[in-house]
Formats: sequence, structure tokens, C-alpha cells
Amino acid sequence: MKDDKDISKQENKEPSAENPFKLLNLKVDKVHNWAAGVPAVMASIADLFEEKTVLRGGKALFKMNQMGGFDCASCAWPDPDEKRSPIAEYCENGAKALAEEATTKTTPAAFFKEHSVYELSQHTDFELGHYGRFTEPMYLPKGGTHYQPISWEDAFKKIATHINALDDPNEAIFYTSGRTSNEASFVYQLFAKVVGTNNMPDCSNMCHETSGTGLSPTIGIGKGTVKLEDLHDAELIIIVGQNPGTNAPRMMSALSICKKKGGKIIAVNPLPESGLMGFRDPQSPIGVFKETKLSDLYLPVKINGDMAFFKAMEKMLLEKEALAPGTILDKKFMDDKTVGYDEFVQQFADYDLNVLAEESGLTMEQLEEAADLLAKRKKVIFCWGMGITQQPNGVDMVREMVNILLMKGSIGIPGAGVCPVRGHSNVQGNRTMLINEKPTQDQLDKLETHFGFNPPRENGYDVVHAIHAMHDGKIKFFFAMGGNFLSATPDTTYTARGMRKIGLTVSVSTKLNRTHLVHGLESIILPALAKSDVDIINGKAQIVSAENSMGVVQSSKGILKPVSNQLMNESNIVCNMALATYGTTGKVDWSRFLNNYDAIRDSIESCIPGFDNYNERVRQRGGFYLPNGPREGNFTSKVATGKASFTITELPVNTLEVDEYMMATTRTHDQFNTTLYGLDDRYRGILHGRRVVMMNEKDMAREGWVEGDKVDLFNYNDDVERIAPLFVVVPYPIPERNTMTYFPETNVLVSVNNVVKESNMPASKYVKIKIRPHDPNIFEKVKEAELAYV
Ligand SMILES: Nc1nc2c(c(=O)[nH]1)N[C@H]1C(S)=C(S)[C@@H](COP(=O)(O)OP(=O)(O)OC[C@H]3O[C@@H](n4cnc5c(=O)[nH]c(N)nc54)[C@H](O)[C@@H]3O)O[C@H]1N2
Ligand SMILES: Nc1nc2c(c(=O)[nH]1)N[C@H]1C(S)=C(S)[C@@H](COP(=O)(O)OP(=O)(O)OC[C@H]3O[C@@H](n4cnc5c(=O)[nH]c(N)nc54)[C@H](O)[C@@H]3O)O[C@H]1N2
Ligand SMILES: [Mo]
Repeated sequence: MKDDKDISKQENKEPSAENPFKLLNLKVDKVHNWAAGVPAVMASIADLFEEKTVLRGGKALFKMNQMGGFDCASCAWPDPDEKRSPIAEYCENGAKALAEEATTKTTPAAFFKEHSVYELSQHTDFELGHYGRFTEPMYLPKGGTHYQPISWEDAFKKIATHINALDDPNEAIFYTSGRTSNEASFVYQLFAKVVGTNNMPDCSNMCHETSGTGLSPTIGIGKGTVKLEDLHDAELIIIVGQNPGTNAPRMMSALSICKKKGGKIIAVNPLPESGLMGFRDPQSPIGVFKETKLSDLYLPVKINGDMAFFKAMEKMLLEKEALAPGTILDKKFMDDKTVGYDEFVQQFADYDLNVLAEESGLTMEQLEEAADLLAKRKKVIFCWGMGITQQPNGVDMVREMVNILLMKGSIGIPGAGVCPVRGHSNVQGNRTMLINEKPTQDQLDKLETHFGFNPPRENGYDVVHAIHAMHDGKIKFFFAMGGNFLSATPDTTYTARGMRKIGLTVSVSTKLNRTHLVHGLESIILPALAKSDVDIINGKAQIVSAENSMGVVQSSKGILKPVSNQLMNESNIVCNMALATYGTTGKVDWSRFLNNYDAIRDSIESCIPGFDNYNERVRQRGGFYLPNGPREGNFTSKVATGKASFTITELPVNTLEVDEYMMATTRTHDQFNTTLYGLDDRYRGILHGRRVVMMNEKDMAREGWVEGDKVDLFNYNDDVERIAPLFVVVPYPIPERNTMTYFPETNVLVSVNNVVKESNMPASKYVKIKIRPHDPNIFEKVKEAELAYV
């Protein structure tokens, strides 16, 4: 790093879009068969210690997810409606997320004076995140090597100048990550529409877009239908492509309650994730040492083998129904509440169970056991995560899970339904607040009536379209409300090229990440208050609100003293930007919303259904549920009002060349998306290393590889060579020819054109790769490949 201090040497160097290609001292331990317990409690305490924030963080932990406290930033899992643990309604990963925010480490102007953008880009994502919180707005001028401080006023002026200079409003993009409160989301989307664009890509476009796309036309709502109590009361929960132990740890409490009440659990996952197998309850003095077995049946599907599994279940249910009519399927429910069943059942004559077993990667015995569990139960819930939504046929798979529930009448009754497990803490609320590149005409009409301006009517760019538009040089202004666009999106090299062509990139952020380093011609960082930070307006601590995975809108009130008095809340950032761009005489009176969440909530109430008496109800203990027709059995499919719809989907044909492997990308236990808390994946027993590729031992033996061997990974979609150099092979219980790696490191291998049908999400759990022994000259080839990759 030292010799990089000479600025003149850095001027021509392009900041790196990727993590340094460095291996750590990888240690491979055993795979855990239970999650949480004492190590989880210790890990959460350790995180707060490391961040020197034990006092701040400790105090805050007791307020997290409590009534009147603040909403945990880690995931969208709901809090119990009434009974909350008096100690803490949080989990290890919630504590880590808090430690990240509560840190007292900062990156003030002096930090940026010392470190050039290029130099910072040579640091790992782990290092970048651990420099601490931003303290003041920073600006990188055209051709500049170092970020320099800028006043809020000047930052807003620069933004306004760029927006006012656009030839076409669609040259602007407004990205959103999923943490932004309802209030900030509402003014943010309003601002984009006043600018004149629906270019609002968001993290949903990489996350649960697939779920909404599949659910809306079949049941009439793009969200889940269950409440937390439904999970407790279910007779069978089928968890597909989701890793609750790491990504929604509080879900394990709900699963263990279900088990205690006699419910059964099936886990469908290529990996035997510890949080699916067993649970030691960290909130119970006894439970912390003694585990509850979670899954009654673990089904190790092949990557993308799920559709074959679903179809096998349906065929088996039909066979069982034929043997004992009226005992397995709910004919009355189907007659009263659904359309399309007769056409739907016809397809099964063409399916052979042996072929479905082969395609799913499961044995006939496993399929039979699953069908037996399903046949006898009515209160059935499907939970799913990224293992489904990031598959090319994810939308169809969502519809297929709906088909199964419809056959059994298992939707719209207590203890049953669909449960897409959302990611970011307010990703669902962002959408409800109209952050959507495809707003409906009805939603736009309401804005038009309330605000008296004509919002843009044509669809905008989603994430994948945005990347293409950037790359094609069509984008002059990019604004990110949180997140880490460069690292979270696919095809890192391609995306980086696109980002570098933009006139001005602006990030509203809490901490440094790679998007700040791979920027437009000019770049601005605006430091925001985080959820746990107290937000004082006119001497009073404010509340904002968010919607969880189950449609409950709840208030959140930060309590920590911000690390700097220059941090601004996201709503005010939008309002000030709008005032700088349009003054006080524009289409919307922004000054009314400045410093006034109640005024924003009043407008939300006028424009978005379900928010009646918002200001009053948001202050109610535990918040309020948004209307959800399907939850009450009132469906509206694309073909009929009052009815849900069966869908006929295709069985995918999955083929691999002899030297190809299927790769899914996933999260370690020590990361939140692109934020790295640490370098371990404790439950999977992979410690101190992220450049790993998990492989079946038989595949390794066939290739002649042993644990620790170094390899390079390649992808050839679109006839382009994409290279992820220097990975280490780790033997893992995963189906043959399947591999698992961590993102963001392997996003470089995911083609921007490898997308989910209909939802246009990156299919980042379905990437065909080739694996070759590590070539010491590979780094040169990486550079060449980058240059050749236009
Ligand atoms: N601590 C922590 N919490 C988080 C996050 C985080 O990064 N860290 N991220 C948040 C966000 S934004 C989200 S969206 C959620 C994500 O939460 P999850 O949906 O759990 O996300 P992933 O870790 O990507 O992987 C899900 C699972 O899919 C499995 N899988 C891969 N391919 C297939 C397949 O073909 N079929 C099946 N059946 N399974 C498959 C993987 O083995 C893995 O267990 O978590 C949220 N919560
Ligand atoms: N290959 C692959 N790629 C994936 C996925 C995958 O499974 N595989 N998962 C996808 C999914 S599900 C998602 S949701 C996306 C996530 O994509 P993003 O939401 O864009 O990414 P994050 O890593 O969550 O964003 C982290 C950054 O947000 C900022 N931040 C944190 N807290 C706050 C806050 O309170 N306010 C503001 N303004 N900023 C804040 C910090 O600067 C931090 O660096 O990634 C997707 N990418
Ligand atoms: Mo997500």
C-alpha cells in the first residue's frame, strides 16, 4: 500500500471492481447439524466487543425489535404480535448488524485525504466496511483521486445541476436497497416521478421480484399470506431454498413452536443447512444447550431440481386421491375458489415419476415419504427464499407451490399459505410505497389526484435493464438510496464499465463499499442516519415505519447518538434534493415534508390503500396489518375475480457439458449481502476463507482434487469468457455436479443476461461454470478477458 501513496502514480489506475484475489488461511471444520445455541450468543457479544461498542450496542440490543424500540436492520422476519422475549427479540446476526451500525469508528474527511480511491479499491470488502461510519458528505471531482468534503448545500446544488441538465428524465436512475423507511421511500419515489422517470430499480429486482411475479396473477397479491401464528399452527411447513439459521434466525423460534405443537417440517435444499436441521434456542436458558430437531425430512435436491420435486408431489397426490377419493384433495375448495384445475391435471399423464425423481436428484423413497407427509395434512405452508427466486424458472416454481396449496385447499385458512421469506428489513414496504419500476396506472392516478401533477406512465428500468442502459451510455445520473449496486448486481466487470460512464453517481450510505469506488465521472457520498440512530427533529426523537415479511406496519425509533451531527435522515435528504432542484414553487410542496414525518404519512394515507389513520395506527402497540385478501380466502387471479388460478408450467431441461458444473451463489453466516461481518461460515464449517468452491467428494475424486487444491472458475454465457481466479476446493455434502460459492466474489461469473423468465432477476443460483486447476498466469488473463469483454 505504501508505494501507492504517491498520487501521480495512481492517476491512471482504475479502481478495482473486485475484491483482491487473495486467499486466507482457510480452515475446514465439520458441518453443523444445529444452529444458534451458545456459540450464537457468544458471537453476538463478541461482535459488539470488537466494534468497541459494547455499551452503546448493549443498550441498543435491549431496544431492538421491542415495542417502542427500533426495527432490526438484518431481516424482514416479523416480531411476535404480543408476547416478545423480555430479554431480547434479536438474533446473532441482528446483533452483528447492530454492531456494524453502532460502531464508533468513522471515516472523516482526513481518512479520505489519506487514502485515494484507487488505494481503497485494493482493500477487501471486509476491510472497507470496517473503517467505520461516514461522518460528512464527500465529493469526488472529475479526474479526482481522493474524495474531499463538500457541504450538504453544495452537494444538493451539484445534484440539482445534473438533474436539471438531463435531456430526458429517463437518463436518470434511482436505485433503492431495502432498508429505507416507508416515509423516506414515499418521498423518494415521488421525487423520481416528479423528475419524470420510473427508472427505479431496487434490491427486489434481485431478491423476491420472482415471488411477486408468480403470486400476483395466481392469488391476487404479490406478498405472503401467512402470519407468524400460522407458522406456529401449521401441520406441515415445507422450506424450499432458504437458509433460516443464517438469514432469518428468528424464524427458527417459530419452527420450533410448530414442532412442539406436533407440526412437521420438510427441508428442500441441496445443502443440509444447520438451521434446517436443528435449533438451540438462545432465548431460553435450557434451550440454549439442548436442541430441537427441526426437519422431519431433509430432501437434498439438485440445484434447480425443485420443479421436478413439485411435479412429483402433485402426481403422487393425484394417485393417492384416485385410490381414496375425497380424502386427499379439497374438491370443494377447488370448485368454489379456483379456476383451471381440469386443464392442470391433464399434464400429469405425461410425467413419469422415475424421470421426476432423477431430475430432482431425490430417490423414490424420499418422494414417497414427502408425499405421505403432504397427503395427510391440510394446514400446509410453503416457505421459500433465494434458492427458488434466483432460478431461471423461479416464477413458474412459485406458481407450482401455489398449485400444490390450491389442490389441498391449503391457502386462505389459518395455519396454511404462502410465505416468501423477505430479505431486507423494509424491502416489502419499499414496494408498498410505490418504489417500483412498473407502477400500476391506478397507483399513478392516485398520486396524480393527490399531488396534481402527471407522473410518468411508461415502465422504467429494473436492475438488469439499468445495467444495460448504463453500459450503453444512456445514463447520466445515478442515485442510490442505500445498498451496494456494483457488488450486489451480476456481471461485475460489465456493470463496472457501465457505472464508469455515468456523469454523476450519488450514494446515500452509512459505510464505505465498492460502489463508492467504482463511480461515475463525478461522485458524491451522502451520509445517512441508520435505523438504530436517534432521529431528532425540533428537539423530539422521531419514529419512522416499515413493513415486515408478513405485512405488519410497525414503528421504529432509533436510540443511539449519531457518530456525527452531520448525518441526515433519508427523507430530508430527498426533500432537500428536491428543493435544490425545483425550489419551493415546483409540482410538489417539498417544504411541507421536510422535518415532518406526520405530513408524509398523511400523504401516504391519501395515496396508498390500507393506511387509513396511519399517524394514529403507527403509534399503536405492535403496529397494524395491511389488508391481505388471500389471507382471508378472497382471491383474484388474472382470469377471475374471487378465484385463484392453477397454472401449467414446464419441467426445465437441465443439461451440463461433460466439463461443466452448476453453481449457486449464497451467503456465509458472517455477511449481510455485500457487508462482511467476518470471514467465517461457522455452521458450514468453512472458516477464514471466502474464495471457496464447495464440491461433492465424488466430483473431486474424478477430477483428482483434494481439499485445499487451488482452482480457477470460468463462465462462458454469451460467448464471453468470465474468470473468477484463485479459489480453493472444499469437499461438501452437495449433490454431484453441483457447486456452491459465495457472492459477491463470484458475481463476476453471473452473466447479466442469465435471468429469471418473467421477473428478469439475475439467476444467480443457476450459473454454469467450468473449473480448472489454478494457473499462476491467470491474473494476466483476467485483465485480458476484462478488456475483451465489451
Ligand atoms: N445474516 C444475514 N441475514 C440476511 C441476509 C444476509 O446476507 N445475512 N440477507 C437478507 C436478504 S436481502 C435476503 S433476500 C435473505 C436471503 O436468505 P436466503 O433465501 O436464505 O438466501 P441464500 O443464502 O442466498 O440462499 C438460500 C438457500 O438456497 C439454497 N439453494 C441454492 N440453490 C438451490 C436450489 O436450486 N434449490 C433449492 N431448494 N435450494 C437452493 C442454498 O443452499 C441456501 O441454503 O436473507 C436476509 N437476511
Ligand atoms: N450472486 C448473488 N448476488 C446477489 C444475491 C445472491 O444471492 N447471489 N442476493 C441479492 C439480494 S437477495 C439482494 S437483496 C441484493 C442486495 O443488494 P443491496 O441492498 O444493494 O446491498 P447491501 O449489501 O445490502 O448494501 C449494503 C450497503 O448499504 C448501505 N447501508 C447500510 N445500512 C444503511 C442505511 O440504514 N441507510 C443507507 N442509506 N444505507 C445503508 C451501506 O453503505 C452498505 O455498504 O444483492 C443481491 N445479489
Ligand atoms: Mo434480498
